[in-house]
Amino acid sequence: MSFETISVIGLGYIGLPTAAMFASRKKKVIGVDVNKLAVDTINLGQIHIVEPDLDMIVHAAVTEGYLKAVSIPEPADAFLIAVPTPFMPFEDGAIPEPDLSYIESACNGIAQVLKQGDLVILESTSPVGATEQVAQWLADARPDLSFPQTAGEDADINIAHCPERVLPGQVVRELVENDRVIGGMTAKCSARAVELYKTFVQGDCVITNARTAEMAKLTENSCRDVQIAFANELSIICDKLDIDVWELISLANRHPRINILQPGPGVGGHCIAVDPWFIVSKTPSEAKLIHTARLVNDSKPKWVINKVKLAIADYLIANPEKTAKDITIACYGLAFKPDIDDLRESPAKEIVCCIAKTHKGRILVVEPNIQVLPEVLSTLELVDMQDALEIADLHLVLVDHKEFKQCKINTKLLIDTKGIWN
Ligand code: SAJ
Repeated sequence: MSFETISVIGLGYIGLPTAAMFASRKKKVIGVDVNKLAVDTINLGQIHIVEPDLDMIVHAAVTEGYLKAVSIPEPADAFLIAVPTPFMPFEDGAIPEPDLSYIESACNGIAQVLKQGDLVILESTSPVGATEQVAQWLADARPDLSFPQTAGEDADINIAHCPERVLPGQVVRELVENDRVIGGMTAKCSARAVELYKTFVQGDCVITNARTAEMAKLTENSCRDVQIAFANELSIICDKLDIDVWELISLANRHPRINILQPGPGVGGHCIAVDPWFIVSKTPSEAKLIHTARLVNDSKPKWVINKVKLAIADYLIANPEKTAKDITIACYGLAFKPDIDDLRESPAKEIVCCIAKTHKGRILVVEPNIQVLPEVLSTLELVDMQDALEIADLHLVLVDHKEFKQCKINTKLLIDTKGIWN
């Protein structure tokens, strides 16, 4: 059976571009979101998130009548769940557990309109076993329909996990070009999911089972986290041994089988700093390396803050006539990675917030991708790079934005967490 109407539950960074891609292939798409502002904005043909090229695609899809947004699910032939999977509240130092309540409420909404022959796909990054849990929630809500966990290939409803894998900032291109991992609960579930994604995916759709698909997504982001932790640990070791870590990594990377990633102020964003915990919380005794990598990366902002304190102390020893109030610090970058405006879960922002709490002198912030400072930093000064370079006594590089890389500075008081001015 082909898919005439496709519903996407959750119109955020993944759901909205996915909905728009289906609509751009002239499928009737119903986007569902609990955020009324998002629904209203999309129905005006506009977007509530920042992602290159997405505004154009959404505008065309809405004005041509292929995409509409609603608050309550409506009947469709396929449902894609793309809602957040945050952490449950947790104590400092404890292992965070995933919170599946957004997925559960998406299932409750879908269950009301589900009919025989429908396909349900979980796209949200999820712990192993979540797809089976989705199937159970739907079965509990709809005892009149049969599901793959009991009816196998003959089930009324097909269910699969197909994790999103796109890079923020390149979502539109990667949605089309990346390979997809398709984890159906049965072979028929997988085959139907492949048929759906082939509407716009040009990459390969590789079939596996649901649990392996869940673990594949977590593995990709954990692999990157472990590799970044290795680079961050090297940067701390090199600082102690008075070795330039950037030179060291570029030398080591000349080996044909070595490819070390880059150290930085820590790991930010909603994915790499989160997903490894889904493995650790499921298998805490076994996931030792993945757990340690998380701790190494999470501790890096504190290490940077301590470097700033030491630099201030050294400056005051060298300039006994001055006090901390006389020292102006310039912080370069607030975003969680280069050349984007996204400050969510940004180690750079965390570091600047922390310095702002203790430093008595001026703090200048240079962030070319934003026009106003976030509320928590509203007492600081957002300035352009030239002013910061001229005025500040201590320069702290936190993000390797292209604007920063294009310029060279020469100062003694420099803490460069990205190695662009060292
Ligand atoms: N980072 C470093 N050093 C590096 C590379 C990155 O410190 O050498 C830092 C960045 O500055 C940033 C963080 O890591 O703070 C994460 O950035 P990222 O570019 O590695 O990844 P994300 O979080 O933007 O997107 C990741 C991607 N996953 C992988 O590359 C394996 C993306 O494909 C996923 O779809 C996305 O997570 C997701 O949604 O899970």
